[in-house]
Amino acid sequence: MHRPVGITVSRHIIDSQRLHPEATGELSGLLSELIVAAKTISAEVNMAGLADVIGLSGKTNIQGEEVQKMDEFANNTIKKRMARCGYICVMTSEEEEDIIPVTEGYEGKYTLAFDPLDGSSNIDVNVSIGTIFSIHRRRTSLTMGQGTKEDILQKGSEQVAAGYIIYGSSTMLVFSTGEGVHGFTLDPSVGEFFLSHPDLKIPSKAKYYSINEGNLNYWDKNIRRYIEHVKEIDKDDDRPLSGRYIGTLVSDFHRNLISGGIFLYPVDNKNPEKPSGKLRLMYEAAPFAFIIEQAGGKAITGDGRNISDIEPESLHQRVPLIIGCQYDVELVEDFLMERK
Ligand code: AFP
Repeated sequence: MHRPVGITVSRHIIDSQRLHPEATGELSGLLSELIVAAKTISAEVNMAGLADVIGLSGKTNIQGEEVQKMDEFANNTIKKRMARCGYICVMTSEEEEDIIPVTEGYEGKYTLAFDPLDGSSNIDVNVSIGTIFSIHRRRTSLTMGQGTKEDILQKGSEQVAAGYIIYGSSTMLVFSTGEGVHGFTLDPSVGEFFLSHPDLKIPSKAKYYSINEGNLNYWDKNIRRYIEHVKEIDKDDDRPLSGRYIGTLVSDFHRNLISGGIFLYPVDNKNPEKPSGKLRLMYEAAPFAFIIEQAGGKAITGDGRNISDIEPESLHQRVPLIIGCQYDVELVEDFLMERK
C-alpha cells in the first residue's frame, strides 16, 4: 500500500485498518490513545531542562503542585490514559513490580507492556530518551473481565504491534502492526505526527556498532574477539565499523535502524544478580525484535535463541540482546558459537 509522506498518523492508522475488513477498530483506538500519552510526555520532556531555571525543582512547582520525576510522570500519564481507554485488559510497566489492572468495566481485548521512559539516566543531561510499547491480544476470554499475568506473559512473535517514541532533536514515533515499520515526526506547532519515514528498512550491513565497552573485562572472550574484529582495518569488508553508544536503547536502536548498525548488550559477569545482562525482555528486547524483523533485521540472545521466540517467565525477566543488521547479527553468532 502506498503511504504518502506527510499524511497524519491518524490517517495512516485508518488506512491500515481498512486493509482488514474484519477489524473492529480497537487496535486503532488503542494506538490513538497511546499517541496522545506520547504527546503529553513529549511536551513535558521538552520542559525538563527548564525545571531548575524557572524554579520547578524540589517537591512543588510555582503553582504549588507536586513536581514528579520525569519517569514517574511518564509512567502515570500512560497508566491513567490507558486504564480507561477500553481497549486493553491489563498492563505492565518497567517501573512497576506487578501487573497494572485497568478500571473495572473498561476491559478490552489487548494487553500493553511499556517502558515509560527508557534511558532515564540521560534525562538530566539533555540526551535523547524514549518510550517503548508492546501490544498482544489477550489470552483469556473477554468475558473474564480483568486480564491476568497469563495474558501479559506472551512471546514476542505473538505481538500485534510494537513501537517507540524518541524524544530527540524532534519527537518521532516509529511503530509496526506487522505490515512494515513506519516513522512519524511530531510537528509541535500543530501537535500532530506526520509520516516522515514510510516503510523503513534497515541497511543490510552495519556502519556502526553500539556496546558499552566499559564492560569489556566482564565479557565472554568471544564477544571480545568480535569487537576486536569490527575494529580491524579491512577496506574490502568496510571495517572498521564506527563506534556509537548513547546509553538509551531507543536512541541507539533508532540510529542503527536508519543508518545501519548493530547493538549489543551481551551476558557479562559484572553483577551476579544480572546473569543475563541488563535489558528486559518484555519492555525492551521483544518490542525492538518485532520492529527489527519487520524492517529486515534480526535480534538474538547469542546462545542460539531468537528474541521473538522466548516465552517470558516473569514480568521483569532480563535477556542478552544482539540486534541490528542481519549480516552483522549472524556474524556475532558465528563468533559466539566459535564458527569464526
Ligand atoms: P537507564 O534507564 O537506567 O538509563 O537504562 C537504560 C538502559 O536500560 C537502555 O536504554 C540502555 O541501552 C542501557 O540501559 C544502558 O546500560 P549501561 O549504562 O549499562 O550501558
